[in-house]
Amino acid sequence: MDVAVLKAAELVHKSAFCIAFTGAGISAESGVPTFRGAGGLWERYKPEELATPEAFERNPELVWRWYRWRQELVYNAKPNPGHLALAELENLGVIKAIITQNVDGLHQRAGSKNVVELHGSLWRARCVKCGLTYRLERPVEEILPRCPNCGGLLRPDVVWFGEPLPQDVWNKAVELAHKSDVVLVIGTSGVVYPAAYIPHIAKRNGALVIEINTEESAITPIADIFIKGRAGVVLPALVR
Ligand code: BV8
Ligand code: ZN
Repeated sequence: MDVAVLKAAELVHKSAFCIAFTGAGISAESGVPTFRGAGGLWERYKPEELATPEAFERNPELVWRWYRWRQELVYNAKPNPGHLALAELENLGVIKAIITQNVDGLHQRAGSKNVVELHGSLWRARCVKCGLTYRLERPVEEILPRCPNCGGLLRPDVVWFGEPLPQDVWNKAVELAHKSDVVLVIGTSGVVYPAAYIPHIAKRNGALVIEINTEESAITPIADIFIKGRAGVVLPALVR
């Protein structure tokens, strides 16, 4: 067993308040493409061009087509051993919370309870007119879904580029980062802000940063331990 993994397991199990900070990489082994890696989310468009209020304003059908495609992909995907290991570590009382940038809901489907979704969820839609938010049990069928309450247009209830994160969600994530003494940073390129501040905030408050990624990232420079590997392989090795 890799000595870094042994060291990480020891630190995680000895921690007083361990949290996980996850990105698209933890869902890669469930078959959900990452944003920036090879085989990225949408060959013809960049997420920064589609995941924006302007794109939705200009072409809501196209944006909904992209989200429906992702909903169908995630709906037919399964949590992978990486998601399941984090849920197991929460059951063991080792991990106190997951702060995720992902909108796929796979942490919750793996059984994780305390999940802070910084960027919203594929499985919620919000009315642009009356603001009502709806839970979605399956991919939307309509080309342009409408609000049952007022007939307004529904949008995916996710945070787009150029939009602020919900204040209460951000505050909760910062509070967890302040309380943590170990933060597991898993499968993120660490380039999207303000989410990427979370590991920095934890570090500045004296937490140990353990990164698990198949390649180095923008977070690696502040990692106390960097484990090069797939989340679905490394995380189960931390459960004992
Ligand atoms: C904000 C939801 C301000 C949608 C997402 C100009 C104008 C406005 C803002 C900006 C600007 N320029 C820059 C900004 C800031 C901008 C930003 O950070 N841009 C980046 C691109 C530079 N941020 C924003 O716009 C944020 N809002 O700033 O508002 C404001 C404030 C007040 C008032 C008004 C405005 C909002 C950002 C949120 C955007 N929404 N998602 C959706 O999903 O459709 S972000 C999107 O990227 C996803 O959430 C994703 O999670 C996130 C980050 O990507 P990663 O998760 O890191 O994924 P990535 O593909 O990059 O990396 C995958 C990693 O996994 C890789 O490292 C890979 O090596 C690794 N990996 C792969 N396989 C595995 C693996 N690791 C382990 N195991 C494996 N098997
Ligand atoms: Zn409405």
